[in-house]
Amino acid sequence: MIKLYGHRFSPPSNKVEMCINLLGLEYEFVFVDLLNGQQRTSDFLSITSFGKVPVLVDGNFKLSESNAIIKYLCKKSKSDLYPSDLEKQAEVDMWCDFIAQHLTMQAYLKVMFNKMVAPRIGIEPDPRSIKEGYEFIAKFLTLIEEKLNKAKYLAGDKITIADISLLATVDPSEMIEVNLKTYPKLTAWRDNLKSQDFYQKVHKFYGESMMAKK
Ligand SMILES: N[C@@H](CCC(=O)N[C@@H](CS)C(=O)NCC(=O)O)C(=O)O
Repeated sequence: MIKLYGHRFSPPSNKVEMCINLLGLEYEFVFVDLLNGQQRTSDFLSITSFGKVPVLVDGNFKLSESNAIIKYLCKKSKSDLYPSDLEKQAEVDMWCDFIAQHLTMQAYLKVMFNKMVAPRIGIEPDPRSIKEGYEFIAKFLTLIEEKLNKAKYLAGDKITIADISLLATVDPSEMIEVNLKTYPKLTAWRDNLKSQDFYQKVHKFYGESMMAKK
């Protein structure tokens, strides 16, 4: 059985877990206590030198980086969540890269780090970074809203890993006070996916695991 090392505080980790569920794979979830530094222990570093979650262990094969992991799992399962058609696959890659590099790194992560992580580890939040993060969130979500106005899913009429990437990235919206109601298409798309088993098996809502101190 595959093992997923993760933390439900972590959108990339949740992305992989949602994908595993959508593929219907059996897995063992191994909780990594990030807030207490388990990712820096020699035990964990022997699994991944990156010192980050998620990590997939499939037999003797170990893999880091959420996008690499979900593509590997989809290819192994021969799933259309990552289409094999050249152009379709390139379009899914485009959205996955855009979400990872821009919506996640440039936008959500800036606000999440300053509002959620910095106070917990004794770092002074940076108001300029927070402002910039919110501006990028608005800019990128407007662009995504336009896309979802034309198509049911990010890469067309079928769900792909691009949608799972987006779902996990916008998951902490309420926690960082991003009002998704101003994006009606995105809200309807999200409500539909959040009601499904593959999401509900990870958590009922983002932050549930924190309430359970996990
Ligand atoms: N690009 C990576 C990002 C992984 C990442 O940043 N994980 C964070 C949690 S969201 C982590 O493990 N942080 C622990 C640390 O850096 O000490 C991916 O998509 O898998």
